[in-house]
Amino acid sequence: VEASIPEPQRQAWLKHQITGFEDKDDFEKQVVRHVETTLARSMFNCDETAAYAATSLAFRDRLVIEWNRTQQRQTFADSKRVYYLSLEFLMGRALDNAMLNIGLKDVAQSGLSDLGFRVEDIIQQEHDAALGNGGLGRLAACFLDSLASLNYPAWGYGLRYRYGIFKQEIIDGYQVEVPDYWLDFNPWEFPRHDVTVDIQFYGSVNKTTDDTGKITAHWEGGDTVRAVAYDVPIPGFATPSTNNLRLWSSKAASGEFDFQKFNNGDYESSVGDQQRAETISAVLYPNDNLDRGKELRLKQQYFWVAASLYDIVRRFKKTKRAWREFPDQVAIQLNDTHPTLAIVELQRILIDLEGLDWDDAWSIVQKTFGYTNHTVLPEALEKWSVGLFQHLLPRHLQIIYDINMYFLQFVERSFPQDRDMLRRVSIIEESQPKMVRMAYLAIVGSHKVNGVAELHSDLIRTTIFKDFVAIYGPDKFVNVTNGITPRRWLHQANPGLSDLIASKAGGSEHFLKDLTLLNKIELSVDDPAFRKEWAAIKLANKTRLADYIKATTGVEVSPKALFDVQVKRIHEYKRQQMNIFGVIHRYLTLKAQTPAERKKAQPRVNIFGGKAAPGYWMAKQIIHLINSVGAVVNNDPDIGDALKVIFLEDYNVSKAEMIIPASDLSEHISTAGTEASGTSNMKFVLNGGLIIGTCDGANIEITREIGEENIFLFGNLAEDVDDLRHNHTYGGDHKVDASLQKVFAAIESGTFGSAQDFSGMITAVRDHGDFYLVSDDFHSYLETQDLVDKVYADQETWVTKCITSVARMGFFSSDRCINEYAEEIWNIEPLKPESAAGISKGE
Ligand code: GL4
Repeated sequence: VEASIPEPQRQAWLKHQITGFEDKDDFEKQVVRHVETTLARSMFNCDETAAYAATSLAFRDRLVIEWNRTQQRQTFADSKRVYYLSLEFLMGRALDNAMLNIGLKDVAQSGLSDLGFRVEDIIQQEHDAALGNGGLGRLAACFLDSLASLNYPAWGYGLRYRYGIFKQEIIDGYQVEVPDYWLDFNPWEFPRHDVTVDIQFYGSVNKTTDDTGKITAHWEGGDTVRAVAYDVPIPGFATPSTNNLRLWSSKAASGEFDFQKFNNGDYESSVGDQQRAETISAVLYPNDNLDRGKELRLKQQYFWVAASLYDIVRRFKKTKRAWREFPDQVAIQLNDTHPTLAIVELQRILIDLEGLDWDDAWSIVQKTFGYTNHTVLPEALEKWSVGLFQHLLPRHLQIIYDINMYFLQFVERSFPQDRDMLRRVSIIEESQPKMVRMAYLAIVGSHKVNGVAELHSDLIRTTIFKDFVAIYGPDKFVNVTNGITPRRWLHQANPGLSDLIASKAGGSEHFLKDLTLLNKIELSVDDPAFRKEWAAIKLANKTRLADYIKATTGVEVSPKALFDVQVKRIHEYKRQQMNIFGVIHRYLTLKAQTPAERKKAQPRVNIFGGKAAPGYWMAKQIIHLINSVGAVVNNDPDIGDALKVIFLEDYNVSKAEMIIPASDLSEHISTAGTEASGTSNMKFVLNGGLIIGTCDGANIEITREIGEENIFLFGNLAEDVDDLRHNHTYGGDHKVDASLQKVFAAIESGTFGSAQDFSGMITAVRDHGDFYLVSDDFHSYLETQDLVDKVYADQETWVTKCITSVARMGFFSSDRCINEYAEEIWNIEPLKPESAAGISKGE
């Protein structure tokens, strides 16, 4: 490409090579230029929104230059790329992250101050990019940060939802959903109106036979919707590498509207086509760990997967390589089963459009894909009805049937004696109606399947995917324990602690790239000056949160109290109900005490946050109870500072960045065997808080790393859950713990408002089998909370536990996690830029 440009023109281009700002003066000049020319404003009407816009554009200019270079470097090097397909990327804010990853936040800070602004206020102007529900979407965002920081040639592919996860308001104690229109002004995306793909739906399949007898399928007719690419640059930390996240937006393929209809006077329906097409990428489905099987969701999945594969294949074809080399150039990771259709689509491209034989094509497909499972909850495992498939994607259904036929033939040869095996593992479930089991399709079409924490990977091997381990052997099923990016979750969220750690762990550019260097701070655990600073940072973070609580809820809380935090999606398996029952127990205990006794109690602030899926009735009831308990407890003069109960509205990534560093204790208390990993548990410990938790997900590995003396574990083990559940249903009377019965009695007597409002939560435990084992774990939960109070009373011991834990958290960096994927699943190598470190500093 380079050689094809004539020398004089090349020289002209090179003479005018642009660079981003390098110093404060340069930065201010760029900000002023963007205020005046891009935004058409001036110093007289530059408010914080405009200052945010101009600052972002100044950083974007820098980013884009490196982004172009990175893409060129990857193309010229012709290296293998990984494509991360995810329906969710929960990115949060971009400006602060760009400043820190580029390494010029200090420059921006003093530049903005010269111009009359505070960088903290400017950062707050940005709307979160909330294109995800919870852990699964945030994991994808952490992975993008690590992929860029480690210089891997990688692209993310997702959907550009016009509406991200809804905004949560709490009105009269109830959750109310408000649309999240976040695209008003988004300087971080580049529309690529020239990068489009037309995507087909519906229609029918015709088969033709050529002279040689070869049969080819043709998918014809139906609707067409156009995918338009929007690119988001992803900056690496302390490296010029800047990767791409490509998000697809849908619009009508026929242009603005149907002129024929318009001319016939049918204006409404001509615009209707446009609107129908745009509906596909309009809104993120707001469910976490739940599959609802809606047609529009399947349309989203195919739209996104087909556009992404077209793009990937187009890029591969430019290299003029033979098809069998495809898996040497391309690795595709399926983030859960949502993109499983990519397997079918690639097979379709290869056999129907490129003319490969089935077997050759299938071997390419299997070598290309890897599948990550994120949950064992049956209600979250995707299934689509055969009828819906037939209607929407008739050719894909045929291919799925063929994939299944060859697979079952293979199984039958290996297990001729086990007739039931075929029924159990079939991709098609022979139910009424018949269903396509997406997880099984993902397994059959991938070369590696991974779980996201050790316990979870063991569980999928021994329970939901047991038969597939027998069929393929154990090597296909691996574990890659999740991780988090320390750039956002320490350096950005908790600059005070990050700097203190950096002073002992070789500077931030080093320990944030090699998190195992955290272990250096263990040498300072007894250093009084270090401990004092440590405690002061935590107190400052708690004070900031206390101010925020006062400003948003009106409730005054003492930063000296123990801050006990549970922030995550509201779900029965995560057991916020057990937490609030525990809070009620504490309240009843305090009420029964004399004022003198109450004075001795450990003051606590119990902080909750999280969204309920709009259709999840029980989760909404839990939110209502938490708020109702807060209304009573926070206004009870007997109680005062001894107990406060706070529900923080609209929990999201940017709020997490403020809440997590302010926590003393966080709750990760899912029923054993239900939380695949959890990643906020890692964030809380990394920020110097301790955990109260069950033996579930990554809690187990956190315990192994930090030592069991540094975590408050309680409750039944995963291996006992089945028996306990069985006993609840068939073992005669299911005994509810006495203290829990008192809690129920208080609720039922109307202490927290109409008892009726909360009856579902009580009967689920008392009368309907207590599926999540709240009553089984309640007693040990309370005992363990009492132990927490005792340990917290001895602040010296507490701080030692916190420092020691942070020192031992190096394993949980998403860099470690991404390196494992790269080596064990993707087989890709980093592509280092000439100078990998400190572009910003001009080193
Ligand atoms: C989840 C799991 O529930 C969560 O434990 C895990 O940390 C996360 C990322 O692997 O994936 N699965 C689904 S579904 N939503 C999640 O957040």
